[in-house]
Amino acid sequence: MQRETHSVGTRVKVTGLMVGSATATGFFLLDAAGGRNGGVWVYLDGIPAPDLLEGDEVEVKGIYEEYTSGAGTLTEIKVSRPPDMSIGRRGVALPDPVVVEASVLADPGAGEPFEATLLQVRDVVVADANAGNGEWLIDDGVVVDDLFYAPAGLRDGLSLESLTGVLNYASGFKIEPRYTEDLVLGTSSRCNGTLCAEDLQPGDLVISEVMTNPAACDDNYCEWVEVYNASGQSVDLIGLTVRDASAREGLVDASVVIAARGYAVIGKSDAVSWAYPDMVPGAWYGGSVALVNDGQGTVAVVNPSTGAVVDQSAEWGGGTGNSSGVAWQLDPSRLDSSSNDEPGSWCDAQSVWGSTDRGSPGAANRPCP
Ligand SMILES: [Ca+2]
Ligand SMILES: [Ca+2]
Ligand SMILES: [Ca+2]
Repeated sequence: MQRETHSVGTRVKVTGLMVGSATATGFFLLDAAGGRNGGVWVYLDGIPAPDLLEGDEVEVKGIYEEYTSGAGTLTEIKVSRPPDMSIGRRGVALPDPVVVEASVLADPGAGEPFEATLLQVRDVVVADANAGNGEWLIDDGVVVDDLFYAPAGLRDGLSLESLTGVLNYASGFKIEPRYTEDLVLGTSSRCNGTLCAEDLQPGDLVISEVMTNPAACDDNYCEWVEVYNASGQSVDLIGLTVRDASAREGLVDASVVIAARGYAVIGKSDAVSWAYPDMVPGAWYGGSVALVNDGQGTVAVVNPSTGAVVDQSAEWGGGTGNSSGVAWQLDPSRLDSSSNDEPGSWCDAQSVWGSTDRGSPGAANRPCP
């Protein structure tokens, strides 16, 4: 492996464990002992990829080279004849990944000992979910690539408790996760309730209050929706779809656990743009959904997996539900997903709250007159 010193161009023999998947041009071999300098890329010089699985013990004979890619190089063993590869034991457990700070990988010199090893970075955030060519970025601009695996549902701001992969070099270091288990979501980005958004049935949530026309700040950064949990179990809203009367949609972007018979508030826009002076919602659903001030409006929460409407509000407009600075609230005696379909179950918020506006975000509503 790379901890041995070889001269470029010499013929070497290396034994290691295959990690990831074999590609048409080669595969990574890992030193069974793990650690730094414990991996190498095997380049298949015009010969077919062998039928390898992760954990296969492979012996290769080939030429040690430094393959130039951009400003740097990838250390490789160039194998030109199929007989120069042989498979030993199969299904051998891989060594534990080397834990490394993302900032180290952002530095070509400091990252070099981790090239071709199996490594893990912890407590990182997706900085750019789509950096082109199947790549995405985490902290410090570290690149993650899709040579083996392209995760679904990536988005900016997603937190990862850990990310494991092989460190490739192709015009810069790139972490190559191998499969879904290589991404462990952080607490704020995973479902922490007994029920998750994709488990919700119609009626499990009840939309109980909406701020369609805030006065304290701009509608784009101040509208909010209060949700009551009628399911009887704890519910996490993360991933829930929010939809307005014009079918514009957003997605609840972070974990918000509501206890049974509890309330939560979700807001328009995001944590950075949020402008309400008196209240911070549990999470945000982006900037697309609009709770209209003029004309008829509704808002619904939708199971993102089944597409089923978990609940929809009554329709506001025509002189009700859009008073400036006054939330529209459900009468507490009408707190279910059917009763809240009736505009007559709703009224202007009865509670004085905040610096200018009226409403009771996150708390039970007072009876309507
Ligand atoms: Ca509005
Ligand atoms: Ca309803
Ligand atoms: Ca309320």
